[in-house]
Order: sequence, then structure tokens, then C-alpha cells
Amino acid sequence: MPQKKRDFAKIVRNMIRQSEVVCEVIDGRFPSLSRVRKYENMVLRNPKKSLVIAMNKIDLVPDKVVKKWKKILKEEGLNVIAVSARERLSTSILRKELLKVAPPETYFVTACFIGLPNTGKSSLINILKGRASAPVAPIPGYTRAEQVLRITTRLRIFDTPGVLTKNINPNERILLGTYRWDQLADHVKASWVLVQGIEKYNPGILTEVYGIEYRSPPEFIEKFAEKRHRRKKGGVLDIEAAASIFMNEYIQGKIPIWEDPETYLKEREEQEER
Ligand SMILES: Nc1nc2c(ncn2[C@@H]2O[C@H](COP(=O)(O)OP(=O)(O)OP(=O)(O)O)[C@@H](O)[C@H]2O)c(=O)[nH]1
Ligand SMILES: [Mg+2]
Repeated sequence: MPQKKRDFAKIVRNMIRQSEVVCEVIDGRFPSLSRVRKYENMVLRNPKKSLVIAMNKIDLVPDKVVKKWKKILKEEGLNVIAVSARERLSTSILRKELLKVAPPETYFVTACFIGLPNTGKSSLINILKGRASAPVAPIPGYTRAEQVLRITTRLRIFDTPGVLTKNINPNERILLGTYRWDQLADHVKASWVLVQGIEKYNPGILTEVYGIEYRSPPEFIEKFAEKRHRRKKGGVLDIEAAASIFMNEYIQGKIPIWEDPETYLKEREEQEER
């Protein structure tokens, strides 16, 4: 039977309680948007627990952007490691760090991996373990229950289901790829929202990647359907199928997109002045 979302939050809180170290996996393309500050604070408030931020999927972002984000997060007092599960970048550094930050008197360390759906928690855990043990999929909400894995003699890791918090609005959720497209009430509309979101973060990139000129999101999806020869019986364009294909390609990382560190800094400054 499918579990309810609120049970996921409960599982995560429970796992945090049982762990000395919490590794928050964020999406390297959206280092600010994908932070779950509610859980970060829960860990940071507790002197017996340590927080490590794994900024994952950095294979999708230029090095200089990754460096800037790392600096920003470090300045905010966070212990951040830039990693890529896909390209196995800095994953052994992450494993060592999880042990390093544990309280000195603990020999056996429990670390739990938390974060939004689809940020790559299970993928990272598999790399740390050295073989596929935690199921991975390009489907947000894939991990549905906690799973405990022994990584080394000293280290065991809890994989947890991705959780969403209220502060992330529906448009941002679509951009972050935390929804299952096939479960959205109107995924064509969602694809329009996605086009809009991509435009905001990387103007002109869709024309560059797909060679499609467009004036509105619906026009983009229509032309995408044409380009991919998606037609229903009778020759009518299959907009629904096209929207799904487009969103799946986005979630797989086909479109280069990231939060701009400079914009974030400017907004942070403005907020501080208020
Ligand atoms: N490009 C890229 N993709 C990645 C990386 N790590 C994971 N992915 C992809 O992201 C998708 C989600 O990965 P999972 O490991 O299942 O993510 P999760 O955080 O466990 O997701 P939930 O269980 O839904 O919370 C999969 O398609 C992975 O292949 C990475 O470093 N780079
Ligand atoms: Mg998972």
C-alpha cells in the first residue's frame, strides 16, 4: 500500500534522531532552492549531531559556479562537499568526512541521508558502499521507507525517502524535479511551468538545445511534439506525450540549468538590509 507523504516526514525525523551524523543531499544545480532548512536546523540545534551537506550532481554545473556556491555555503557556516554520484567525484572524501565529524567517543557511526526527492541520496549511498544496494530511479519519491546499510565496519547509513517542505512552492517543485510527472493532475500545464522556470534560470537555452524558436511555453511544447513526430491516430499532435518526454529529458539533466550564485548573494544582501 502506498505510504502517505506525512509518514515520510516522520520516518526522516526518526532517522535523524537515531543518527550522529546527518548528510543532507542537495541538488548542485539548485544549491539554495533544494536545501531543506527545517531539517538542517533540527540537526544544527543539537550539539550531539553533525551536519554534512553533499552538493550532488555537480557534473551538470560548470566548475566555477560550483566553486562559488561552495564558498557561499561555507560562509554560511555549513560543512559542504561538492560531489557527483554519476561521475564518482569526491565520494571517498564524503565517506571520510562522515566519520571525521562524528563525536570522538563514537566508534560505530550512524549517518542518515536526507533531502528532497530525486537529489541522489540512494545513488550516493550506493557509491559509498561500492555496489548497488539502495534502489535508484529517475522517479522522485522512489525510496519509500528507511533502509539501513553497512558501508564499512565503522559506518552505517540510513537511506530515507525524499521529503518536501511547505516553503518550496509548486513551480519550484516542478523545476527541482520533485514531482512524478505521471501523477500530476495536468502534466501539460506542468510542462509549461517548467519551460517558464527554465527561461528564468537560463534564458534561450531551450532554443539552443532543441533548435526550437517559440514565443510562449505552449508553443514550445507544440513545436517539440512536431519535432519528435508525436502524433495521435489521425495525425493530431500528441501534446500529452510530448510534455512527458520533455519533462523526462529535463529530469535526466539534458538541459543545462543552475541557480546563479551572484543573484543569490544579491537577494541575501537585500534581505539582510530589510
Ligand atoms: N547527473 C547526475 N544525476 C544523478 C547524480 N546522482 C543521482 N542522479 C540521478 O538522479 C536521479 C535520482 O537518483 P536517486 O539516487 O534515486 O535519488 P534519491 O534522492 O534517492 O530520490 P528519492 O528516493 O526519490 O528521494 C536518478 O536518475 C539518478 O541517476 C549525479 O551525481 N549526477
Ligand atoms: Mg532514494
